[in-house]
Amino acid sequence: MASLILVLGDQLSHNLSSLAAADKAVDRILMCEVADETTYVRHHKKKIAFIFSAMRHFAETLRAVGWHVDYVKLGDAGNTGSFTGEVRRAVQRIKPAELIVTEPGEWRLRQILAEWEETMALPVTILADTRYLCSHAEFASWAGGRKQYRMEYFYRDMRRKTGLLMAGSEPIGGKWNFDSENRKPPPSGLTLPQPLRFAPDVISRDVLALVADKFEDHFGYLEPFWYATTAEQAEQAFEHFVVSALPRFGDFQDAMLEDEKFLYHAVISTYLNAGLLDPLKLCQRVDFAYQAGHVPINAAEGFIRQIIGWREFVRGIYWQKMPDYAGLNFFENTRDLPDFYWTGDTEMACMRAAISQTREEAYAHHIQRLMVTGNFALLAGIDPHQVHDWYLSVYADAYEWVELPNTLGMSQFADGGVLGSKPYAASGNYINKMSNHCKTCRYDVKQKTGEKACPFNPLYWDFLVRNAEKLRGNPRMAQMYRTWDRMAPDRQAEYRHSAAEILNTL
Ligand code: FAD
Ligand code: DLZ
Ligand code: SF4
Repeated sequence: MASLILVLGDQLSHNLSSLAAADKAVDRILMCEVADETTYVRHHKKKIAFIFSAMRHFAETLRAVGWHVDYVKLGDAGNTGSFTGEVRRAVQRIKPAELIVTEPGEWRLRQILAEWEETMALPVTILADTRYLCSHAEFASWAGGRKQYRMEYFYRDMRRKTGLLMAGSEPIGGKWNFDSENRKPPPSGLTLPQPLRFAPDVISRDVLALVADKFEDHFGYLEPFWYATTAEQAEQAFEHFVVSALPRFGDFQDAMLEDEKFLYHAVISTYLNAGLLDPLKLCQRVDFAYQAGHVPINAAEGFIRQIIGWREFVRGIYWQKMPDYAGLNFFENTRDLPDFYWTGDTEMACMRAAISQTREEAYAHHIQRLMVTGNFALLAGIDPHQVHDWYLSVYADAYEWVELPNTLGMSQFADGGVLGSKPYAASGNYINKMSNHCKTCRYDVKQKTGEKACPFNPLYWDFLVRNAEKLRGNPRMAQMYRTWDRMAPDRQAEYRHSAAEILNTL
C-alpha cells in the first residue's frame, strides 16, 4: 500500500527526509495551497505569490523525476482551506497505509501534526528536518544548563563540525570572527550590484493573477515580481551574488543608503528558507571563493557566520524555548504598533525608507530590521507581540522559527537576554554614522530635544530611564546609566518631555 507524503510550502528540497523515506514507484506526494496558511498572519502579497509559484514549480520538478504528486490549488473545487482538511481528503481518496511528513518549521503546525497522531486513522511518521546543520538534540546538548545562549561559542562548534574556513583545528585567518572589520559606513559614489531578477513565467503569472484577486487587501505591492521560483534560478541568483557582491559584503554589511535597497547583501533568505537552496552548499561555495582568492576573509567569514552561526542558532533557540518563548515580554510593553509601520507615512527618513522598501520588495536587510524599525519599536515601548506579527507578515523570508527569535529576542530584548547580552537600542547617532538618511530627514540628528530633534535621541534616554530597574544591573549598560546620572536634572527633564511628546503622537 502507498504512503502519503505531505510536502509543505517551505520544504521545496529534493533531499527532504520525507522524500528519502518514500518510494517513487508506489507512494503519493500531497502538496496543497490552503487558506489557513495565507492568513494565520496576513502575509505580504509577494510572499504568498512566491510560495505558491515555488510550490507549483517544485511539484513539476518532482513529477519530472517520476513522483506522483497530488497538488491542490487554492481555487480548486472542494479545497477545505486547511492542512487537516486536505490530508483527510487525500486519505479518503488514496487510502494510504501511512502518512509521512518532515517536521514543520513552526510550532503552530507541529501542534497540528501532534493532533493528527491522535485523530487520523492511520500512522503518522514525523521525520527530522535534516536540511539544517544542527539537530534539536545537538542544540539541546550544547545548550545544556546555560541560562543565556551566546552565538559565538555555538558558531565555533559549527565551524569545527563543518570544517568551513578551518585549517585543521584552527580558524583560517587566525581568528574566528572578523565582525569588527564589517562595520564600515557607506562611502559616497559606490557602484552597487543588484540582485538577479527573473521575469515571471506562465506558472508565476497564473499565481500573480490569483494573488491579485484573492489577497488584494494584504500588505505590500505584488508587482514587479522578480523572485527566483525554482532551485535552478535561486542558484543562479546566489552565484551572481558571489561574483558581484560578496567581495564587499563584509565591509558594508551594516551600511544603509537612501534609495538603495540591497547594497551588498545576498537577498537569498527567501529562497533558502523555502528550501530552494542548501545552506551547507552555499557556505562551501563561499569557502571555495575565499580559498581561490576571489573574496577577502572578512566577507567569507561574515557570510558563513550568518548561515551556520546565526541562522542555526536562532532555530536552536526557537525549538529549545517554544512555546513559552512566544509569550515573553521582559519590558512589559503594551503600546500599539503605530500605523506608519503599515503605510510608511512618517517624516523619519530612515523609517520611511525601510518601510517603503518592505512594502515594495517584502525585503529589508538586517540592519534596517534591527537598528531602524526594530530599534524604534524597542525605544517606543511597542508591544513585542505586535512587532512580531508585523515582521512575520511583511517579509518574504519570514517563518516563525527564524523570525521570532530575531524579533522577540535579538531586536526587542523581550526574552530578557536569552539570545543577546544587551538590547540593540541606539540613538540617531548610530543611524547617522551608518547611513545617509539623516541628510534628507525633516528631523535633525544633532538636536537632542525639541521639535526638530531626531526622535531616536530623546526616545533612547527615555527607554533607558523607563527600564532602569531591569537594565541598570547589566554591566554592558553601566556606562550609559553613568552618563545619564551625570546629566543636569533640567537636561534630563527636557529629554523626558521631548520623548513624552513623541510618544503621545504615536
Ligand atoms: P544577508 O545579509 O546577505 O545574509 C546572508 C544570509 O544569512 C541570509 O540570507 C540569512 O539566511 C542568514 N542570516 C543573516 N542574519 C541572520 C539572522 N539574524 N538570523 C537568521 N539568519 C540570518 N531572517 C530570515 O530569514 N527570516 C526572518 O523572518 C527574519 N526576521 C528578522 C527579524 C528581525 C527583527 C531581524 C533583526 C532580523 C531578521 N532576520 C530574518 C535576519 C536577517 O535580517 C535576514 O536573514 C536577512 O536580512 C536576509 O537578507 P539577505 O538574504 O540579503 O541576507
Ligand atoms: C507561508 C505559507 C503560505 C502563505 N501558504 C502555504 C500553503 O498554502 N501551503 C503550504 O504548504 N505552505 C504554505 N506556507 C508555508 C507554511 O506556512 C510553512 O510550511 C509552515 O509555516 C511551517 O514552516
Ligand atoms: Fe532617522 Fe533621526 Fe536620521 Fe531622521 S534624523 S533619518 S529620524 S536617525
